Formats: sequence, structure tokens, C-alpha cells
Amino acid sequence: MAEFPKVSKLSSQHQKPVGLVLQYGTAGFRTNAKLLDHIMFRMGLLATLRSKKTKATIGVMVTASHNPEEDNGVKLVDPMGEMVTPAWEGYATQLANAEQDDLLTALKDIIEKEAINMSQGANVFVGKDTRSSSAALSQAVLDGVSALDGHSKDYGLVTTPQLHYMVCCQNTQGKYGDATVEGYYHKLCQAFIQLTKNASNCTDDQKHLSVDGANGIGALKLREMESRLKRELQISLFNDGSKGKLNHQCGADFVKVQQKPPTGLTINPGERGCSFDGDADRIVYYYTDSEGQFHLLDGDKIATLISTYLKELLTQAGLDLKIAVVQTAYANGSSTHYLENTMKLIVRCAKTGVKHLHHAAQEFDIGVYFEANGHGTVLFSKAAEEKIQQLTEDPNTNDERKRAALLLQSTINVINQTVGDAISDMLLIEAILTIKGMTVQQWDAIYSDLPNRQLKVKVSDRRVIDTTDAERRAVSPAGLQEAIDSLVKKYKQARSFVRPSGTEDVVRVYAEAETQESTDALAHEVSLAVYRLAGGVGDEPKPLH
Ligand code: NG1
Ligand code: ZN
Repeated sequence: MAEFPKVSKLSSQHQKPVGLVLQYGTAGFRTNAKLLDHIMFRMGLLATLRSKKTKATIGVMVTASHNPEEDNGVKLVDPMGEMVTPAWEGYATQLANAEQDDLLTALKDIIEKEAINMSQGANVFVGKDTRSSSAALSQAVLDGVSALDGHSKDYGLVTTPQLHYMVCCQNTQGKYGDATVEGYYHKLCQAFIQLTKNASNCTDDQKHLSVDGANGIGALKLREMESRLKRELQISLFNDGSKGKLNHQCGADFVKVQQKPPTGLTINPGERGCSFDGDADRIVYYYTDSEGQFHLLDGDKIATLISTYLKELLTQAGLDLKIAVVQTAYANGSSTHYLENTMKLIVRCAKTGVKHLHHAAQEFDIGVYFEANGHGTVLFSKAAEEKIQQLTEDPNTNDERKRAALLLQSTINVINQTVGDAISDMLLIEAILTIKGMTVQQWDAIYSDLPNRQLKVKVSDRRVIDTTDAERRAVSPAGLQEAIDSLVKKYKQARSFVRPSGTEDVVRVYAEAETQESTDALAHEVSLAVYRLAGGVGDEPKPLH
């Protein structure tokens, strides 16, 4: 086999710190930016191999999403814009952790296992977020691609979902859209205008939305597209990166976890606002009522709004398509109950991490998937898209059915089906509220969330916790699930589960129950059980009140 002299030469400029071990986590590698130069170079190599193997364009996004500014990370994007397949996550980990002298052996090992034809061409799209470390790190990715003589295109500053979109457009020869940022704006804005143009009952007040850009890339990109929406949607953009720090006291993760509005954003009582995360693949909505009470509309509320809207349109169009909602164990119990029992929709629970939800959603004609934290999108099967298309063209369709089919078609176009996308989700939500003439309060009133709490417990090795049933039950360490079961029994409408985080060195504890008080007590008691049975480190968890 060849000796790859260019890889040897360039990799010496991107040396791995001896002994450093990193794992491909829930959404790629993610840690302090100072530790990532060699990872980026090697992911450039891996993306090139993946491109040769699939004979398609592969994406590499440099971002650490909602993590602090000092961190960075990398995500690989497969040909249809989806997350890279699990077997290749394993290769990513092998390649990332090979010591400097073993790099070529690790590389050759992958080439052999996957029987990659090295004379095949390769094409890699690279994007980055606004972190100060991202420029040098994305250059390291580009170096990795060139070390294997791959072809690369540097998109520079783009949101994560924009890069996924570009990859999909490129590999479908433009059928999904134009593989340019301009093409992305054009497709989404056009669809949004189509959707909202006949909504007569929308006042200027209702057209106003405050957006918290988390001081990140989403703010930059929203600024670029804002003027195209002007008449239909009036956006006030806050935390646009001009002064504040990325994700600091703002952004979707802060709002969801703290259950309070971001700093730097002012909205009047009753008005709606939304927050993006640092790479604009997550969104949550909120408002404050006249008593000053904050109301969060998270991924579960978003999934409910979207699936209700789609179900209504399918009924109006007379289309018999199988629609389902995919959630994770973190979905609020009230949302699951409402979707199953009131909406009579199929609901599935998948493991945390959008790749699992995406996969589960692909099994239906229409799969609406959202994590509670606001990461999600809608997938339409090819057959569903064709049926909708046929209906719009059928001369025998009555007006009502045709209108519904046309709305469904524009809905498909406003959605970024490759991955959760804050900008696309925002446009879809705004369009639905406009079409239905619905206020944020009415949306919020569809169901009431059960009080819930998320806590973190530090343990010496979080891998001692193994789970089953889409992470809802712990199978190890011994006795932990039994302890959780007996604690849950003490409270009404209670549910709790624990799982090791895939992005942080902690065990996450989730609890919900009838009241906030019992929820907090349960979360604390379960944290103690984790601490005692799963090797807790540091101080014992303290009660919340
Ligand atoms: P982990 O750290 O594995 O819980 C978190 C989020 C996921 C997902 C990933 C990737 C929660 C409870 N977990 O994963 O939903 O978004 O980060 O960013 O919100
Ligand atoms: Zn993100």
C-alpha cells in the first residue's frame, strides 16, 4: 500500500498531544479548542476517505454548538446531509486517538477495512461557526483533505444546517436546491412567502418576532436573509454578536436549562421571542405574561404545533399518509400524552442525539422529530412528496384539497429536511401561527407541561451506567433502576431516568412530577442514588431547596 508522504509531512504540522484520548460523542468531537488541531486535520483525512468510499461530497462543520466560546468541535456530514453513519464514528475515534507515529497505520487500517479505492476522487465541503478558534481549525481540516489530494470547498462562516443543506444539494445534483448560501435563502424565503401570502387575518403586531442570536453564526445569517422577509415577518435581532460573548447568558440552551429569558433581549409582555443556539441548529420560543411569568415553548411544543398543523392539512387534502412524532425520553410527559391520546398520532421514543431521531422518523411517510431542547425537523418520504405533488397537479382536485396540497408543498420547501435548523424551523413556526391566526399564548395552551428538572451528577466513570428502552431504564450498575423505581412511586404523575451524557463528563438526571416541589425532591433523591451507586465524586448532591 502507498506510503502517503503528504500525510506524513502535513500531519507533523498538526501533532497530537501524547496520550490525549477523545471520543466521537453525541454530535462529534467537542472540547477545549486548544486540544483540537490534530483532530481537525484527521477529520479532513477521514472525510476524504468517506467521500471516496461513498463517491459523494462529504461535509465537515467546525463548531461546538451551544458550548462556551473557548470550546470547539467538529461534525461530519454524510451524502444526503445526515449525520455520519455509526461505523464511521468508530473510525473517527480510532483516527483521532492514534499516536503520531501510528497515524498512517490507523489510516491504512480504515482504507483496508472499507476497501477504499484511493484513485477515486474526493470532494469535501467545509464550514465554520464564529468562534475565534474556528478559522485555524477549519484550515486544519482543509490541510487534511489536501494531504490525501481531495478537492475541497470552503464555505467559510455558515450555520451547521446550512452546511448540511449544501452537501445534500450537491449530492442530489441540485434537486434539493442550489448548493449556495444564496440558494438556501431563496428556497426558504420563497416557500415562506408562498405559505403566508393568503393569510388574511394577520396584523402587523403578529408579524413581529424578537430573535436571540446567541451572539453566534445564526445571527449573522439571519441578518443576511432578513430583508427578503421584511413585509411578511418583522424581526428584531438581539445578541447579534456585535458585543456579547457567544452563548453567554443567552441562546437556546441557556433559555431551556435556566427556564428564563436570555439577557440582552427586551420584549413586551405577551410578545413572542425565540433563541437560537451557537450554530443555529436549535430553537426555542417563549413569552412573558402580564404577571411577569416566563413561559417556555420548547421542542415538544414545537413538535406538537407542527404535527397538529400537518395532520389538519392531510385531512383537508384527503391524503392518507402515515404521520408520526419522534421524541426522546426528555420529552415532557404531557406532550406525549397529548399527542397520543388527543391527537391520536403515532409517537416513538428514540435515544438522545438527533441521528437516532432522524433514523426513527425515516420509517414514516411524514416523521416530525424534535428533542425537547429544540433540535429537530420534519422528514417527508419520497412517496409522500410525490403524492402531494400529484395532488397539486390533478385537474379533478377540488379547491379545498388543492389549497391544502399547495400548502403542504410549500411546507416541504420551507423545511430543511437534512437536519434541525433554527432558521427553517422559525420560518415554519411563524408560517403556521400566521396561517392559523394563532397567538403564542394559544399555542402554549394546547397542553400544560408537567413540572420537570434536569440535574447533573459527577461520577468517576460515567460508562458504568448502561441503559435500555431508549435510555428510559438503567441496566447497570446493579440496584440503580430498582432505587429509581421506588423513588418514583412516592410521587404523583412522576417519571425519572438517568443516562451518561454524550457531550459532557456527567450523568444526567431527569425527573418530572405533578408539582415543582415533588419534581425537585425526586430529582435530588435520584441524584443521590446515582452518586451512591454509580461512583459519585466530589460532594454529595444537595437538595434544591
Ligand atoms: P447529551 O450531553 O448526550 O445529553 C446533549 C443534549 C442532546 C443533544 C446533544 C448534542 C440534552 C438532555 N442532551 O446531549 O439532546 O442535543 O447534546 O448537542 O439536552
Ligand atoms: Zn447546535
